Amino acid sequence: MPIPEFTSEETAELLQAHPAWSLARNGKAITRTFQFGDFSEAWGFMSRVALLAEAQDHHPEWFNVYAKVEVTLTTHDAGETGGLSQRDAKLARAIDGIISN
Ligand code: H2B
Repeated sequence: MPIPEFTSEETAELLQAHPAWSLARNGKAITRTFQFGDFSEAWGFMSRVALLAEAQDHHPEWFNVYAKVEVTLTTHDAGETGGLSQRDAKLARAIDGIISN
């Protein structure tokens, strides 16, 4: 089911609300890198994000090496070929909530 892709104004608001995230893939995604103390902490974070993602039916693309986790959010079902949507904003907010709590 197609999901409305963010306008450039909505994308700007998303970045303002989540300053630790950067635009990626020509504006079609946002990304944030998390550095933890060790693999156990990184995996704990990924486990929490996985539960959030499953509950939201919206899943991150990510890359983990030891204590580093790179998270990319994009909506495959947005626009013609994927892009940013409200789903990414919601998951970014939830992930930021894990980190600041
Ligand atoms: N995750 C992401 N990142 N983008 C999607 O478009 C998406 C998803 N679609 N998770 C969901 C699952 C969809 O395939 C199911 C059927 O709702």
